[in-house]
Amino acid sequence: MNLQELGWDSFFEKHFNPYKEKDFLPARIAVKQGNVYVVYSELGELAGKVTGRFKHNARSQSDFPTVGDWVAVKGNPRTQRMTIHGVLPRRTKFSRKMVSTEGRIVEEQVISANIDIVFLIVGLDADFNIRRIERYLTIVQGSGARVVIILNKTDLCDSADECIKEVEAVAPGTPIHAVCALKRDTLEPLLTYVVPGETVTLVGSSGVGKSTIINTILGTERQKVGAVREKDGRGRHITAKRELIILPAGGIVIDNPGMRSVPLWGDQKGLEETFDDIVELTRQCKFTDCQHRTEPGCAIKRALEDGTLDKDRYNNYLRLQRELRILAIKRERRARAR
Ligand SMILES: Nc1nc2c(ncn2[C@@H]2O[C@H](COP(=O)(O)OP(=O)(O)OP(=O)(O)O)[C@@H](O)[C@H]2O)c(=O)[nH]1
Ligand SMILES: [Zn+2]
Repeated sequence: MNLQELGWDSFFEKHFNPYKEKDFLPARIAVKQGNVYVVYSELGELAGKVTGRFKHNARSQSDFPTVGDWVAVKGNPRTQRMTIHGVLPRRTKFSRKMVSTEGRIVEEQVISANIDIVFLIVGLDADFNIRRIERYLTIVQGSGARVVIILNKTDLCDSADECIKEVEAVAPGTPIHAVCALKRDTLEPLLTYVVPGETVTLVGSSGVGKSTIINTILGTERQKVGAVREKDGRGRHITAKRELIILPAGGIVIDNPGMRSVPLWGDQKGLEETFDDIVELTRQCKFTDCQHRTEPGCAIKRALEDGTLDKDRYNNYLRLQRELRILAIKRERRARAR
């Protein structure tokens, strides 16, 4: 396994420098199951845990390695064991929020790291919903990864062209592909994104066809590709599916359960990018602190009235903004409680 194939580049190289002098090895997390990790490295596949010192120094869950992370390890090629000593900075990350039983404290749990491209999968069947696409875009665009929208199940839709236009309207500049996962040739355009060194993941609601697309791209059943058997700390066998998959033709796919149901975490950035038309309008309001309710010279109100801004889109924006604000308050509270 060479590092470039695994997605290694100058960004990680630079951050690995402090480890270089001490005989550490760069490796990428392929599986995390409990506290046992499987990594890919120049020594092949290695399994192990973080060191006691790492654990001691970790301040929160998000400090621990996650699938897609680059880590500094000490490895033994003979036993195929390793220990993890550090996590390199993440270029991009997907997180989920964790709410306490009282519904208050939240903690960030990083689901996957260093993803370059997100395939946002949408079903063209009954699942098709523009507001849900906006929600996903808000999450995904906050992650730092590039987004490609994939409209699946063209065979179940008579008006694919209209759907594409609707999506184009809420995601200008974002590549959009209409496919049928059951027909391999329609997926060809997607392969141009899955190239050596690039890390791709698939997100989208349940049943939109993520597994079907992965299986078709892999050319084999995902379930059969995955399994690794490792011993955990007590010598028990664990069977885990590889969540970071290197495709035969190069290219890396991350497919883990967490990514399959990303709830809203994100930040203001994703929201502003997704709704940049609304952000632009608010700049045109007469008052800089305009609440867009009854103020004179409100560009939002004007756009809603003359129909240039869709009412449902605006309401969706407000809803997502509210959710993110509540989240920010909870986050702050937690930070203060530390
Ligand atoms: N007609 C049609 N059915 C499809 C297409 N793609 C997927 N399906 C079917 O849709 C169902 C759900 O597909 P999956 O690939 O399991 O969906 P998923 O997104 O992985 O779902 P989760 O695992 O729940 O997240 C399966 O029965 C697929 O055969 C398509 O392009 N056309
Ligand atoms: Zn206004």
